Amino acid sequence: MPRLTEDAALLVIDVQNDFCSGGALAVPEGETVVPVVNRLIEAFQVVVLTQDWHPPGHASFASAHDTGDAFTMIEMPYGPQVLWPDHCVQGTSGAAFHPDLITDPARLIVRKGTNPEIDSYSAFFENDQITATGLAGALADLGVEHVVMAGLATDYCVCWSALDARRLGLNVTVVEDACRAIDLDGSLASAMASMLESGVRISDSETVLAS
Ligand code: VGL
Ligand code: ZN
Repeated sequence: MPRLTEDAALLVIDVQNDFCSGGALAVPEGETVVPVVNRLIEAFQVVVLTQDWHPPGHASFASAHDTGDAFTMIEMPYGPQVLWPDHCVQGTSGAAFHPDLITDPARLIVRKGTNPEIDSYSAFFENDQITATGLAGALADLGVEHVVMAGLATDYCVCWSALDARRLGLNVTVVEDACRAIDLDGSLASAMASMLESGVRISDSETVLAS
């Protein structure tokens, strides 16, 4: 068996300032994943980073709607959507990677959520579940069949990416101690249940680094 760190690609989701303490959409303890994620980044041969990368006035922002507060749901043409505070606006410091994240080894950086009308939690497809980001093709070109995921937030962008990766037929491992959740109305519990049901393996950094 090849080592996981040589065989699989590491997909690091949205470790950006706005999802860390003091950020516009701070995930509780978000920044505490950075040292754990860095150990993974230094171990894996193929590393892909994602960046939530919204234009100003993005349709997922509560501020772009006449009604609806941040953290409430609305119905969009492509389905239900949580409204968020303005976050990860293209080119702002909030959209930059956390300053301590080791980004140099990254083979690819995938930016998502760039379509003003459609949110994109997943690194693979926008929330319409149809429009591709290009990551699936890139991983196929690289011969990647297994993705190991870490980052923010467990219950949104990590979970949606993991479910899409399973849908694409990839093996998926989520490194639980390298992720943190927003946990809105039980979203963490339902995300964990959906991931387990779809065949995502939940592991931890120590196990992944030793395997
Ligand atoms: C995310 C909400 C809105 C995430 C991104 O990275 O989990 N969550 N945009
Ligand atoms: Zn976003």
